[in-house]
Amino acid sequence: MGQLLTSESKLKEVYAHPVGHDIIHRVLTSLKLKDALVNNPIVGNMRLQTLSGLIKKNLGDYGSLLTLLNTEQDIPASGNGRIQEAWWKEAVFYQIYPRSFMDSDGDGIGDLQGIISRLDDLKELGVDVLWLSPVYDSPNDDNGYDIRDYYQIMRDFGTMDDFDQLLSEVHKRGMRLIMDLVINHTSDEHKWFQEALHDSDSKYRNYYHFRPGNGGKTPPNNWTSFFSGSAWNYYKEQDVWALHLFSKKQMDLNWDCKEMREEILTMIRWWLEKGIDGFRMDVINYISKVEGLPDGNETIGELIGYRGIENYFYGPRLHEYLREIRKEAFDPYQAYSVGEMPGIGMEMSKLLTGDDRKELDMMFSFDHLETPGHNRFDDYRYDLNFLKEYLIDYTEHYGNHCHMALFYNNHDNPKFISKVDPDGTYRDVLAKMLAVIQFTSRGTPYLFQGDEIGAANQHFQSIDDLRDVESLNLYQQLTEERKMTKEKALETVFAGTRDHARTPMQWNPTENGGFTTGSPWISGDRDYLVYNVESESEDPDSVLNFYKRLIALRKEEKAFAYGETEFVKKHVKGFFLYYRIYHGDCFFIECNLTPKIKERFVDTKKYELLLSNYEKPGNDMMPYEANIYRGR
Ligand code: ISL
Repeated sequence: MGQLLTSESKLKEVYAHPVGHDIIHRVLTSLKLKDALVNNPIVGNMRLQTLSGLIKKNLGDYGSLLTLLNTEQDIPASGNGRIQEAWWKEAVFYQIYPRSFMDSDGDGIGDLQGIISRLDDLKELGVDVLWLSPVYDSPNDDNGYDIRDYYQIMRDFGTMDDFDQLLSEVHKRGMRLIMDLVINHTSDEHKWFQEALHDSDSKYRNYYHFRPGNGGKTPPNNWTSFFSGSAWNYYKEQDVWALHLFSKKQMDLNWDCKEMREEILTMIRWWLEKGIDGFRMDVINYISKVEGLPDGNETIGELIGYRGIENYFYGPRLHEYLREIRKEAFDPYQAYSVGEMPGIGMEMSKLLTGDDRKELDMMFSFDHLETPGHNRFDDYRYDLNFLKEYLIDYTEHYGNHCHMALFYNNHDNPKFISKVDPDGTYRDVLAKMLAVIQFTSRGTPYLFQGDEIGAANQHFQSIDDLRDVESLNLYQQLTEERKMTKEKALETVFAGTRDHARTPMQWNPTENGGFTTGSPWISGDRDYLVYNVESESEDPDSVLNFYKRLIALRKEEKAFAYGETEFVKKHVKGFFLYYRIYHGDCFFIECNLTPKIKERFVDTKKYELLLSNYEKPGNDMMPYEANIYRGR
C-alpha cells in the first residue's frame, strides 16, 4: 500500500485506506452524513491532527487507530471481472436455533430428533442449507455459545447418533448442513480452561489470556465485556485474571498459541470428516488481539459502547489465522464458510471474503439492522429508506468477487418486521415485501426460523419471562448501577432482548404452538394461534405460501443470484425500484417502502406480473406493496 498514515495525513488519504474508509463511513453514517463529504476539498484535505483539535473532543491517544490502519497494507482487488458461480451463491440458507425449534421428547427443550421430524417442512419451503446454532456440549450460560466439549452433543439435544442421523437425513433430501463454530472462546468448564486455571505450569495456561492477579485490585486492562462490566474475571484462589469478551463463563482463547490452534484445526477436520458441509464462524473477526492487550481508547469506547474493541475487531494476525484455517482444514474438504463479523465494513470485508483472498466465503455484517443513531435497545421505528441505501451501496460497490449475505433476523436480534411496524398493522404485507427484497437482491438469502411465517416480537411482561444472559445482566446493570427505575429498565431490555428471537417456533395452533408437549424452557405469547406453519400452509394468501412461491421463482431464475442490478429513481425516497438482468432475461421489482398509498412511478402495464403481495397492482401503490415482473 505504500505510505504509512500519521497524524499529518489528510482525511482523504485515510478514506482511501480500506480500514480508514470503513471507520470514516461508520462515523459519518452515525452522524447522518454522507461519505461524499470527504470529497469536499476542505474536509478531504484536513489533517487528522487538525480534525482532532476541531471537534474539541479528546480523541485521546489515537495512535492505536493509526497502528490499526497501518497494519493493513493490502487493498481490495477491483470488483470487476466475471462473477464466479458457486452453489452457495444460489442456495437458500435457513438458521435453526435448536433449543427453540422442535421438541421431540416433551422436556420443553428443542432437540435433534425434533429437527429431523421437521426436515420435510424445510425441504418443501425450498431450503437448501441448514445452519445449526451450537449443539455441542455446553453448560448453557449463553445457550451453547459457551462450549465445554467440541466433540460431544449437548445432552438436552440428544446424542452423537442423533446427530449422525440428522446429517444423513439432511443429505438424503439433497440439502446441506453447516454447524456453528465458536472458537473465539470456550466455556470456563472446558477441560483446557479448568487445567489452565488450576495448574499454572500447565501448557493450557497459554491457550487463554491469563494475567497476574495483584491481589485482584485492578483488571489488567480497561476492556469491557459485551455482556456488561469488565472483560476480566478475577480468580481469587489462584490470584489470576482471565479475559472474557462475552459472559463470565466464555473465556477468550489465545490464538497466538500455535498448539491451541492445532487442536482447533484437528477438531474442525473431525467434524468435516463426518461429512458436514461447512461452518458459520462465531465472532471470528475477534480472534486476533493486539499483542500486550493494551488499554482501549476511552473515546472510541464511549462512541461504540464497548471499550477495547479497536484492539481485536480486526486484529493484526486475523488474515493469517483465517488463511491457516482455510488451508489446513476447510479446503481439503471443500467446506463452506461464513463469518460472523460485528463491526466489519464493506472494504475490510473485501479483504476477508474476496474470492482471491483465500480466507472466508462470505460474512455477516450487521450495519443494516439499526438506522443511524440507534442501537438495538432503542425503542424506535426503523425507516426502510436506510435499508434501501445500504443495499444499493453494497450492490454497487461490493463487486463481483464478494457475495453478500442477505438477512433480517437471527438469534441475536428482535424481529426486524417489528422494528419497522411495531404494532403489526401491516404485518403480512410487510413480511412479504421484505422477503421480496431479500430474495431478489444480489446476494445469498439467510432465513431465520419463523421468518417464513412472519414471526414478530413477543409481548414480554416481566423480567422473569426472559432467559438471555445478556438481557439479565443488562437489567441488573441498569437497575443497580445506573439506578434506573424497574419500568424504564424493562422498557429498554424488552426493546432489544435477543429472546424475541428465541421463543418456540410456532408449528400449529395447539398449546405452545406445537413446539412441545411439556413446559417450554422459554414461553412466547399466544401469537401461535394465528401465525403458525400448519394454519398458514392451508391459507393460499399466507406469508408462508408467499415465501414458497418466491423461493421457487428465485430458483428458476439465475438472474436473482447473478444478474446485474439496475436501480431506477434511486434517490426518490419511499420507493425501491430495480431491474435484475441476466443473459437477456429481465425482471423488474417495485416496492413501496412506506405505509402510505403512493402514485406509481414506472408504467408496469406492459410487464408480466410474476408475484405480488396484493391481489392485483392497481393504479396506485398500496402500503408496503411489492411486485415482481418479467419484462422491460
Ligand atoms: O448481542 C450482541 C452483543 O450486544 C451482539 O453483538 C452479539 O453478541 C455478537 O453479534 C456476537 O454474537 C455471537 O457471539 C456471542 C453469542 O452470544 C451470540 O449468540 C453469537 O451470535 C458469543 O458467542
